[in-house]
Amino acid sequence: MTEAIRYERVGDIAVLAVDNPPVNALGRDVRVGLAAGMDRAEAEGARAVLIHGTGRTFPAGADIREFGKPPTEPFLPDLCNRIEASPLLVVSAIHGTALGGGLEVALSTHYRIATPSAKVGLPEVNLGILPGAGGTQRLPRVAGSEAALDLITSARHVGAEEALKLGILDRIAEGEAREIGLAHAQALLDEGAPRRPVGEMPAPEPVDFDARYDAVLKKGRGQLSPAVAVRAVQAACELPFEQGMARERELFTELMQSDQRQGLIHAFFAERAVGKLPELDGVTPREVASIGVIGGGTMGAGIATAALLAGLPVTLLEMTDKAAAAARGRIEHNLEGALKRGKISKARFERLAGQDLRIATSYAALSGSDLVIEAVFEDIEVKKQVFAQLDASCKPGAVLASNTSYLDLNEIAAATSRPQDVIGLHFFSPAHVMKLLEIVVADRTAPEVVATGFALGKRLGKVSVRAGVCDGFIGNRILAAYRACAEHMVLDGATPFQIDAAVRGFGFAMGPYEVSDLAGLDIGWASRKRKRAAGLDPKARDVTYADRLCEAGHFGRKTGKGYYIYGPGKSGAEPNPEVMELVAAERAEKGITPREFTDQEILRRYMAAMVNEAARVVGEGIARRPLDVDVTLLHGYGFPRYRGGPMKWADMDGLDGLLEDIRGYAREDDFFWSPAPLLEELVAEGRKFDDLNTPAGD
Ligand code: TC6
Repeated sequence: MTEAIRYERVGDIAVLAVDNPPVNALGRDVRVGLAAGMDRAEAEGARAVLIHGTGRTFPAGADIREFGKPPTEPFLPDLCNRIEASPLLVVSAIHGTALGGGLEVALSTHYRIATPSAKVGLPEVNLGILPGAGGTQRLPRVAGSEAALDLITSARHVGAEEALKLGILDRIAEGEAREIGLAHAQALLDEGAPRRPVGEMPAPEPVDFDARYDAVLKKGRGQLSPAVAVRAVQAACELPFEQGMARERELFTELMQSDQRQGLIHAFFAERAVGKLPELDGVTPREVASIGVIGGGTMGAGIATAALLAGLPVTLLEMTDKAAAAARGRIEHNLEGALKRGKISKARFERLAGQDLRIATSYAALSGSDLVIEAVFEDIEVKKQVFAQLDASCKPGAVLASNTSYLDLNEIAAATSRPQDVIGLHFFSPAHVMKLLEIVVADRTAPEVVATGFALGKRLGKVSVRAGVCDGFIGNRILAAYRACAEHMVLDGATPFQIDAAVRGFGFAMGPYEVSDLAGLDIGWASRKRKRAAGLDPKARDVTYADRLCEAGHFGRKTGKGYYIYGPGKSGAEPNPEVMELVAAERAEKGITPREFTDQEILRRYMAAMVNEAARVVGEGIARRPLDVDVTLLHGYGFPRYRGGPMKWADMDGLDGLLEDIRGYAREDDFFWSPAPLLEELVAEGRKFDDLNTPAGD
């Protein structure tokens, strides 16, 4: 036995309680302890064994921290087989989340009971692997191939009721896991129930696995694990149990060695590390029980919706009665979406759109709000006026937040008499859907205000990343660099359509030009005008063909035309031919002879520009760690999760090769392609971005 397993005898039943906080992960000590517990129960002459978890959950999976390290015995699949083969009656009692290896252990017991709030699932594909301890062989035997394919390839967690219907659970009962498990085991003994090893059940019915494999691969935009898992379930249908287990092992090992596994596990830990900042240690956030929002456009309405859905009453400020009515309409529309998707009940909808939402046209209405987020027009003078008004109207201690996406937060804070209370909360549109929240910390922002931002982000279900002040903070600053790189390639011979396709081929949901069409070309136009007005460096390449598109009134999807043409009768977007005419005119004007670009070169340059700027962002302290950049790009910019983020990708691809390429590109344009000092430093020292991550990455 190990300390991770508590052994107890209750009459004929040996109880093995897993005690490995926080989530009872099946690390080595747990595996050793469970095997020893089974041995002891059998040696002592117990008639049944009950396995359950202490604290908050049944084991929530294998210990992810062990992945990538040399595996240690006993291996989980062997332990599961050993549990299943026991001559005793083995029962599991589930509460909390029985996920991955946890559910695989439960499936290797002979009977399963759970509390009503328990959830089960096999989410391994989200970590780039597949259920490798018999899950792909046992789940289809109890739930059928269709349900197993659905659960395994979607990684979704299933509530107890559904799990009961699927045959994964035998019973649901109210109470503590230990108590309901003991009662169930005793009842089974009393009725003389037989052992019921899932591995001995008949093979499940096959489905069209080739079609399923292709569909899953396409849906995952190149993510391998769900597709490979389809093949493992296929083996459950086509091979005897033991051979199926061997096939599962083979496929599992293949995925375990993949870069995608590294990328996905990096993403898992990075998401949990973003909120862990030494400056927040022991700092108590301020109480936030109500929110004020200024501006009821798409962004303000989205923020208000997110707050309402999180149970925070909102006071939204608009300039006129007409704008106030439009804002209410937008928020109600968003809430209706939540109602339609079953996220809220009709009664809750009525309350959120009714008593929890107040729309006002006077700053005085914000005097009681604990935190106010401004989402007005992106203009520094307008923002300064808003903050001066907030300073005059808000109660002492209220957090004053700006949703600016690139303006100088220090200047905004200076418009108030309380810069310590000012913070940036940069949401991404639509704010009630997108997970990312950049928490922008100005020079004088108080630590407890930063902590309040993180606490609010958590309450809203966001992934919050700390950012320092600069033009564009973390995400938009890096975006500006790779977007500029794309424009340079267009001038030099590529097309926007080729670039979009190449970028999608890498796994992004959309290419940069498709994103621009979606966001509205007027946004980029305004930003270019602002940067030109501030004065471009004479060495910077200025690309202007997109201005011509905007001048012609083409702003992307919202006007039906941008880089692509949209509209009824068109099955998908098709390239707008005017674009290449405008590009050709600009090339001619600048004396550029276009050349061929391969998709490979496009991607290489695109990624090099992204990583180089990201290295500057980390080097300057705008992002605290490379993992903060990774999480920002993953959740706000459609970076393929299975590649871990740009910094993780660069580490795996090799920083030295990347730097060499950047130096090569610098021979054409040494202004844009000047290597980031941090990148040069890391290459010189033979280190990686991951070496700078805290807590240490995987
Ligand atoms: C598998 O089982 C493969 C089997 C085949 C083998 C052959 N291991 O998310 P939280 C840590 S693959 C190690 O903040 P929540 C987490 O890092 C696995 N550590 O809590 C955090 O640590 P920190 C299949 C783990 O309540 C702390 O626990 N299972 C693991 O919001 C709390 O986590 C999964 O994929 C782990 N397995 O959510 C489940 N899990 O405090 C992955 C968590 O030092 N886990 N930690 O930062 C989850 O989805 C969620 O953690 C949760 C709890 C739903 C269990």
